[in-house]
Amino acid sequence: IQQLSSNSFMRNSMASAASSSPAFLSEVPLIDLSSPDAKQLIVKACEELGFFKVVNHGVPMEFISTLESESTNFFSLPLSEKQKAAPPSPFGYGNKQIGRNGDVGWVEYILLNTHLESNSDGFLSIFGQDPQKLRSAVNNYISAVRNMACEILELMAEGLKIQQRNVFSKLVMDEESDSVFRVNHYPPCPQIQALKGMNMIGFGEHTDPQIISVLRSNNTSGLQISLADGNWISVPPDQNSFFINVGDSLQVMTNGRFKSVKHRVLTNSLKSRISMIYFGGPPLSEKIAPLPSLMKGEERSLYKEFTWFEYKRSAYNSRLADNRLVHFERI
Ligand code: GA4
Repeated sequence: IQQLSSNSFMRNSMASAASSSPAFLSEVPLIDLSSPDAKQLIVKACEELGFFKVVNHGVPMEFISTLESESTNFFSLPLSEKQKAAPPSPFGYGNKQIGRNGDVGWVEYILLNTHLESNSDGFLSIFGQDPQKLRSAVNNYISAVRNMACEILELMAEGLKIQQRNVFSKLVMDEESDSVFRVNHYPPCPQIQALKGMNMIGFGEHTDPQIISVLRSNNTSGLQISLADGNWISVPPDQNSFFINVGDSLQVMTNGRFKSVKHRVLTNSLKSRISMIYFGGPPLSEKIAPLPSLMKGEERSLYKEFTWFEYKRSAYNSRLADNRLVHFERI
């Protein structure tokens, strides 16, 4: 990323520059996982926004800081070293190109399957001389974050008064769960200061296809979420907390009651942003459809039934900003 100038990037992708109206949402819903009213507040946040922040999450600080410093080390390697782990399809190092259909952003990243073995060739090539160190940092982090995600999914089921408490969590706990882990690095882009009122897109607007996403970042701003009225709001960074967002599959399972939140990242002009996101997905063969127990009275399913494999295939053929669920809506 250092070797391609930001000037040429901006010239070639001005269409992705966004005008900024960086209002900070006064309050991102805040959930204290140790509080007895967490489940009601989670349901409310998922219905209204599809997004909330979690404190008292139980993920050891040590796992967080080790992974952050190992990731920083990786991203500070020369581009030629990092490129040895490219392309990122399906897993590996990516630089500016997102997905396979022409999306670009001012970002470099690592994409991993959560089940990649530390001694697999893929992993060794990604992490150069000392892959074990980064891999064990990733493993520790993922298992703690997955447990937290499960706790949250169980609170959602309870809050929705679903009898089967693990109806969502069992999908991401399944051995076959198709979950993904991503570490993004958004280098600073000083040139954007010159562009009054414009911001560079780090990661373009999109919704996440999976069930639940758990994001953590360093203390650099950049993440924005879209409100129902179409306005973008900036999420104040908080390196000690996690941000949760509802994915498309959870929107479907709740028949639209929970909202899959549209979000994006704008580049910071001065500081690097590092974010790490766990995307909890179901097994490929899992059928995704509204839960019958959530349907009230005459309520109809808004979606056709599909397997996660079918949804994922369609998602990977889409552009980032596309509405991927329209193809699965009932007319
Ligand atoms: C968005 C959420 C996750 O980061 C991701 C992304 C994936 C990719 O980067 O390869 C996608 C994107 C994400 C949705 C549409 C397709 C696929 C890029 C893209 C243009 C890993 C995921 O699962 O879907």
